[in-house]
Amino acid sequence: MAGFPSLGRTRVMGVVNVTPDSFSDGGQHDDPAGAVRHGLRLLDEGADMLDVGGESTRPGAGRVSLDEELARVLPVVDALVAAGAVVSIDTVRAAVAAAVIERGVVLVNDVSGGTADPAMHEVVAAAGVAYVAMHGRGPSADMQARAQYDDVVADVCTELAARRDAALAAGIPRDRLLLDPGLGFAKEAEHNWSLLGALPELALTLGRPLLVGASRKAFLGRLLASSTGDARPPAGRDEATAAVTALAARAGAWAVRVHDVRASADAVRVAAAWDRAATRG
Ligand code: PMM
Repeated sequence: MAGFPSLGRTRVMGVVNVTPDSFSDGGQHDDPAGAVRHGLRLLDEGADMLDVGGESTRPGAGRVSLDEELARVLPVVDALVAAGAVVSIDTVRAAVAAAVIERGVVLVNDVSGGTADPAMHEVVAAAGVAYVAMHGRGPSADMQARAQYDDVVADVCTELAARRDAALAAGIPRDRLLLDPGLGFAKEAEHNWSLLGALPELALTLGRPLLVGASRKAFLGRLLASSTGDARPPAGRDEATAAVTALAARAGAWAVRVHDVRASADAVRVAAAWDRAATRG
C-alpha cells in the first residue's frame, strides 16, 4: 500500500468510536476528551493506526446529522494527529472525509464502499489518501434483512469488485485502495465464517489487500454462547477477536480493526514470527 511503509506484518487499527451507541463499546468514549485518552492508550498498547468514527454502524442504528458527526470527530482527530498518530476516519460522508483529510487523516474507511455519498470517491481521489471500500448492502437500519446469498464468497467478491472498480474509475489509485468483506454487515454468522475462511481467495480474486473487522461482533458472541444458549456479551469477546487476528494475519490480511489492541498487537507479531519460521522451512 502506497503511503504505508511495510512493517512485515499485519497492521493493527485501533477503534476510537466517538458515539453513544456503537454496539461494542457504545457510550464509553462519547465525549471528545475521553475518546482522545482512549486513542492515546491504544497507541501505547501497540496500535499502528487509529480509526475515528462519529456515527454508529451497528445493525439497526439510525443516522446522525452531518454537524453532529463533525462535532464528534474533529476535536478527536485534531488531538490524535497532533499526538503523531496515523489516523483514519470511519465515515460514509464525503464532507466529513474532506474536513478530516485537511486536518491530517491519511485513510478513509467507508463502510458503504462509496454507495452512501456519491461525492465520496471524488473527494478521496482528489486528496490522494488511502481508501477502504467495505462490502455491505445498504444502510445499517435494515441491513440484516438483506443477508441472503447464493454463495456468500462468490457474491461478496462480485459486489466488492464493483465497489473496487467504481473507486478506480473515480481516480482513486489502485495502490491506495483496500477492500473489506464487511463482517456482520448484511451477514449472518455462517456468512462471516465463510468469508474468513476464504480470505486468501478474496484477496487474490480482488487483487487488493484486505482489512478485517471481526472485533467483538455478534457472530463471536454466538460461537461462545453459554450452555443455556445466551450469546457471550461484547466485553467477553476479546480473546476470540485476538484468535481471529492471528488467523487473519496468517491468511495475509493487511490490517485488522479491533477494540482491544494489546492482544491483537501480540497476535500479529506471533503470526509474523510463525510465517518467518515457516518460510525458512
Ligand atoms: N465494523 C464496524 C465499523 N466500521 N469498518 C470496516 N472497514 N470494517 C468493519 O468491519 C467495521 C468498520 C462496526 O463495529 P463498531 O461498531 O464496533 O465500530
